[in-house]
Amino acid sequence: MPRKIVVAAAQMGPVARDESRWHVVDRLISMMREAHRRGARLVVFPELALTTFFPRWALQSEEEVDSFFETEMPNNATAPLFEVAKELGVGFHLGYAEIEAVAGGKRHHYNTAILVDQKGKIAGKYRKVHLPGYAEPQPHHPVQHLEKRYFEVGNLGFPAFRTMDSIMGMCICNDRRWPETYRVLGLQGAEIIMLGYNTPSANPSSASEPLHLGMFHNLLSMQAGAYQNAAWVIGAAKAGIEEGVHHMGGSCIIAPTGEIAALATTEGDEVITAECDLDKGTYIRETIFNFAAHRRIEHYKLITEQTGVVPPPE
Ligand code: CDT
Repeated sequence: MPRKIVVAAAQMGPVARDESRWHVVDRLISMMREAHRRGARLVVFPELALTTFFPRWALQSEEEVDSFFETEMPNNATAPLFEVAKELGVGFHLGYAEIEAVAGGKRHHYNTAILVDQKGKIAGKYRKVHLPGYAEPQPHHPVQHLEKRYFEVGNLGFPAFRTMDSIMGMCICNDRRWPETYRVLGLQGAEIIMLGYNTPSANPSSASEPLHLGMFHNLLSMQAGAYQNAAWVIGAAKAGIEEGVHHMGGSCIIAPTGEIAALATTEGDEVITAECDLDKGTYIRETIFNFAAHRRIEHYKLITEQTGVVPPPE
């Protein structure tokens, strides 16, 4: 029996610093309704979808930092999104900044994504592992990227979830550039990998990098991750000029063959959809990337034992 699901990536145009959660959630609901009209049963929203990309600033007051974070999910502002999801029978992936309060009054800050099923229930959570950028502003960088200032490294690993008649996994933005991300999900049989991203069009750490390489690397990473793990990859961008910084769009739905099944054409709020055959990657999993038959883990030790590069002795 064919296993097919129409999925959507809901790209967002800029979110202003002073835009209310209520307004943002209205935008998300409009896109969810549009995706539903086109037959989608799963919608992927971007990283930190509820606010502007605040790690571009070195914020000084704790109160202002906290104003970009959610302490519970759903909360008053996001509850309508969960209700519409349930009403329409549409699952969704949502990125947001999370404060987790733990015993003893300590609070942890994460760059988080949740997966909500078609009944409006949270089916999975992921906290970003690969945090790019710095904790302190870099004087020579025209644009700052301070995720290390605001977030702790995620503590949930890369879990896959059996939900919505599939096996699904998540990662967030910079994670998409790392082959380890996809492989850990691939080893759990992930058929759909979802992610959101906020990516400045000009590389903030390398002024000399030609602009066109940004989009090339964006698609290259997701297409390679999809093919090498025989999974669908859905990437949703926050695009356009947000608070003076241009972010690339290029939201896309990638097939397990590595081919682009749908690609956004604007830098604003835009819904793209594709029908995903969840068995499309089966022949890849059973042949060239049959992990059980061909992986040689005895030769992969360096991947988990070493982080930086150690060249052989001279
Ligand atoms: N949000 C995020 O992870 N953005 C990064 C930009 C890195 S530039 C320091 C990305 O990998 O797209």
